[in-house]
Amino acid sequence: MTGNITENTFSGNSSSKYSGGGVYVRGLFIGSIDLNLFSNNSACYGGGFYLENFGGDSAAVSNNFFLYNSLSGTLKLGGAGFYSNQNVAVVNNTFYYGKTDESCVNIPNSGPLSVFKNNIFAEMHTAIWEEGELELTITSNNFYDLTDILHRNNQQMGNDPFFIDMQISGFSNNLDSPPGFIGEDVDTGTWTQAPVYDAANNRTILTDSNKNWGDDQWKGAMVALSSSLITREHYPILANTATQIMVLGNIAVTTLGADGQEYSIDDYRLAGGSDNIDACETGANRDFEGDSRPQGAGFDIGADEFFTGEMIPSIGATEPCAADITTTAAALNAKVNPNGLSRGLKSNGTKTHAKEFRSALLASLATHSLPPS
Ligand SMILES: [Ca+2]
Ligand SMILES: [Ca+2]
Repeated sequence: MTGNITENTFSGNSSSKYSGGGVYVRGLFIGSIDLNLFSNNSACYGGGFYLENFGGDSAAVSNNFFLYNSLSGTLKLGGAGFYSNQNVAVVNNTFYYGKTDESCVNIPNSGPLSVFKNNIFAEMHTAIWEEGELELTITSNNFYDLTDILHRNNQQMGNDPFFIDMQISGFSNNLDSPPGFIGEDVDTGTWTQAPVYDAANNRTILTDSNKNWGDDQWKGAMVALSSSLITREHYPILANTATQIMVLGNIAVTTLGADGQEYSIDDYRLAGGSDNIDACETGANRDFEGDSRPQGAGFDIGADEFFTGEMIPSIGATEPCAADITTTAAALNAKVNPNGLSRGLKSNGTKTHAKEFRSALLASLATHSLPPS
């Protein structure tokens, strides 16, 4: 199938027996998974999403946040963030926090041409689980506070990128640095009334009358709604007033955000001084909040580009194409638009030279444009 999965919130979904907690794509997927948040989802394989089809070669995964996803089965190789049976180009995503012994991404033998570039993987056991003796292109990523960067062909490879660089072709130029996020718990509190759903605009308003925030102070950050705060479940903050926070979708139908429940505000954007800033020569041409890349002296690692206010002509990124077909963004109710446009990549992967294929995937990211907000 051809389409794009764009600008959705997948939070708190689970499949205890099957695959794809947030999304399960059954057919060959040609398109991009871009600008989404996957938080606190779980499944046996692919907590965030699962691409089922073998032999595909044209999925781009970019500018997404994968936070606090997990596996619901006993197998820990399943990919708490995602599992893909087809080749994927994974560029400029932020993967943060995984449970003990779990892998964040799982790539089986059917995805030998997958690419990982400019991603943050932090605070988890295993970043990438390769089921076979793969030599994926893994470059310019930041792997921080992990037990294993790779679990490859039944071998744990440890957490030293320089050591792995010497052993495996395709693995190069990766960092091991604190991610330098703005932070978790940048504010915390307790809701003072029940959430109110605004059906006309598909927004939920959460209120803490004890606050005196600046208008839109938290725009771009996320609110973690959880009855326990042991597992954080995130929703992007669209806007805020002195005492109210607005999120997309209907949270009022859940038990989240109830009167008296605690919350935190977490911000996984980069703070000034982060080693992820300006660490790459190429990358996606927009970040998750619409900032053009690069800002400053280079492309940043992760889903966020640190905003400097500078508008420098793209280095290594091509012109954005016309507005893409988009999906309707809907929290807890994401849809893939069946009328989405192909990225124009070759789909006969077996005949495509690996280098050409990788170039095509990266070019597709560079030409991706933001949907209208
Ligand atoms: Ca930059
Ligand atoms: Ca930014």
